[in-house]
Amino acid sequence: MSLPLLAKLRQIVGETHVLKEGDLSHWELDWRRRERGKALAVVRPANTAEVAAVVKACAMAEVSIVPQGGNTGMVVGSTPDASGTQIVLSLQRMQVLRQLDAANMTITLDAGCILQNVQLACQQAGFLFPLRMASEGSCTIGGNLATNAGGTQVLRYGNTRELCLGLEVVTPQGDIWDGLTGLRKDNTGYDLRHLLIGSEGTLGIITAAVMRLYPLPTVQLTAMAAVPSLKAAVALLGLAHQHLTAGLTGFEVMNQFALSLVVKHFAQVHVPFTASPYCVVLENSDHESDAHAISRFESLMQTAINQGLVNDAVIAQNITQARSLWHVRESIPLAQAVEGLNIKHDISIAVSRIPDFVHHTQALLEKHHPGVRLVNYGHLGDGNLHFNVQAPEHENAADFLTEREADINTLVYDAVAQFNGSISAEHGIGSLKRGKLAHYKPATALSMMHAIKHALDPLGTMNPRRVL
Ligand code: FAD
Ligand code: 2HG
Ligand code: ZN
Repeated sequence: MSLPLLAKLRQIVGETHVLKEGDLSHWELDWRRRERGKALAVVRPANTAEVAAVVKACAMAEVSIVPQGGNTGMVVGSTPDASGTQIVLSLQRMQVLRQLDAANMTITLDAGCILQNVQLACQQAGFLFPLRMASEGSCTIGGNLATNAGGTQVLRYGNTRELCLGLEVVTPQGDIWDGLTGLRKDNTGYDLRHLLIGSEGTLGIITAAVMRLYPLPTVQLTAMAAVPSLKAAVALLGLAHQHLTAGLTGFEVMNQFALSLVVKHFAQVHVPFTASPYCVVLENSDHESDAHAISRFESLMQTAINQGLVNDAVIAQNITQARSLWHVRESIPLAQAVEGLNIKHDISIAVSRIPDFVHHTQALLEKHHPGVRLVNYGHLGDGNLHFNVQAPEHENAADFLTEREADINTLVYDAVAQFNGSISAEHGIGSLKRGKLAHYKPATALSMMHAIKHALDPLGTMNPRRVL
């Protein structure tokens, strides 16, 4: 059965873009090295028409497809399973910036465009594309949309969903839906765009999108502050909202252990505070004069120091210093990966409840799993923590995962549920959290999700056993 299909796929995308032999780990191994799959083939179409033809051929043969962008996802959603029967459909050749509409303040682009390239192209045209995250050199707009990615500017600009004004999608049957309208208002029935965003490749393949642009800020101020506690960090966030209002674009928190991993593994990265229990990085972007913005920012920091919310702080004096403060924060996921396999919890809790949640859950972890090392950091401004657990020092990380991951996940997610939070804030479900979704999502919501999946993908060939 598979030979005629592969021959057909070669006809559609060209011989060299159906990869079958050699080392395919780039496409078969997930970023966190949690699972290595085996693809029937990796297929790399060049445009939407080719994607549609590939999907049609696979649907005829009832062969499953795993859509893939930059393969930087955190929940094992973009790599094939081990059966050797799934096609990885990589969007990496689809990188055309189709049209920048200055008057509409939108950009229409192929789903395979790398996020960083999009940011740069928009900047050169005098606009801000505000999606920002440490994986931006590899992740794609299609992947960002399929996971509804967050990142470090959600506080001001929202998740990827909020940035999207239209999609082009290839359905599981291989039909093309052109929804690239770029409209800000369109109440014509069910909003299919929002159904596809965050669907993690289970409802269709996003081939292009229209994304919102913003004016480039004229001032950008960044600071790192050492705070005595998480409670102080939350109070500082409130103060920052009051002082900076809509100018507050980023507010990230990181615990001492997270920063110690950056120091340990990346000697070239300068970490200003290494002994503080928590640090925050905050950013103010604005369109006012430098002098006005600087005085407001400094007054915020001074008030915070006076109130005992900040012990010490550095304010970047130029863009290079600002980049280097952000670099400290953005180095944490890589430092954690170098330290070894770990358990990630990408959770959402109401900002006001975060200190109590951490106090409660950290105590439980210490009681039931003494010695585990908590890498607690994330997007505090959005109430999104990366409440990650690293094996005790000198314990084999793979054994640690085998023996304790299930228990630790239950402990953390039960606490998240108790605090009325979410088990996935921005990374999605993939295969790693599929069982947890089934457990924690309300039954009625789950049954609506199953009905949607069945209606749009009755053969179940679109990224099977992901999400649901
Ligand atoms: P992939 O990993 O290739 O795919 C992710 C999912 O989307 C899979 O289910 C896949 O099947 C599906 N998919 C991909 N492309 C398409 C498409 N065109 N159509 C339909 N489905 C598709 N995430 C955040 O939210 N915030 C962060 O701050 C953040 N920081 C990160 C930092 C690092 C160092 C790393 C490694 C990852 C980080 N991530 C973050 C996670 C990841 O980068 C994002 O989820 C990103 O959006 C994934 O994009 P991708 O192109 O790599 O998608
Ligand atoms: C980040 O915010 C990413 O750096 C990665 O979402 C989170 O490594 C993680 O757990
Ligand atoms: Zn994150």
